[in-house]
Amino acid sequence: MSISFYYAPMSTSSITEAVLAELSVDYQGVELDIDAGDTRTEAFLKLNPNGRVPVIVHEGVIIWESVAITLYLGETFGTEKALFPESGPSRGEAMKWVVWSNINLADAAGKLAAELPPDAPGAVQQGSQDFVEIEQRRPQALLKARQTLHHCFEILNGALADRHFLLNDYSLVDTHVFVLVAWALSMELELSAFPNIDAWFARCAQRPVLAAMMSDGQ
Ligand SMILES: N[C@@H](CCC(=O)N[C@@H](CS)C(=O)NCC(=O)O)C(=O)O
Repeated sequence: MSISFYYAPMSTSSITEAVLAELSVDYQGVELDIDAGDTRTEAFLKLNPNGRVPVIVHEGVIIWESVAITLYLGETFGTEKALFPESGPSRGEAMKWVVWSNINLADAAGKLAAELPPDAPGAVQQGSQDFVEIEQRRPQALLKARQTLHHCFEILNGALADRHFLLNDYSLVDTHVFVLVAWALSMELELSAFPNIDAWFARCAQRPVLAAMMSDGQ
């Protein structure tokens, strides 16, 4: 049975879109407009009570959370395509980076996006449930998010010192982390202090799927 994929442009669901494209897996896409409230309709909340994309439905089973989706698609379709490790220590390493990137890097990037002035590049807009009212914003929260993101980049830069990709060869782990790093960079962060990430980012951007995503501005 084919996969249904609920997504919104320029959102966390870009990770899943890139993973599906790398795997060449067929799916039926359902586009939602976050600003128009499509993620908070009764029908969508039945699929994901968190009111968030991405969501996939595979063989009648609903899966949300981008980490769960990447790991599920990786183990289901990725091993035979050499894009995800077989069960074993390498699989553990894959899980480490995918989970870390959401819990640490994406969390910090999300906090930064919510604290930036609404007209700044990458800032959360009023239609999103992550929008923070202007009067509730605190300069310390903005600073803390920037510091945490910087620390995440230090960790990633260190990990890439002796390898071209996170698991040595290109894998869905790079796809997942790349989309999150691209999101962070859309907030006018730059990589001059992180040469290993910079070089890895350029290598990943040569993948046709990621090159297309970058040129579409997703
Ligand atoms: N932890 C979730 C986060 C997903 C998420 O935050 N999605 C946002 C778009 S980037 C969303 O759907 N927001 C809907 C809304 O604000 O109503 C994941 O990784 O899947």
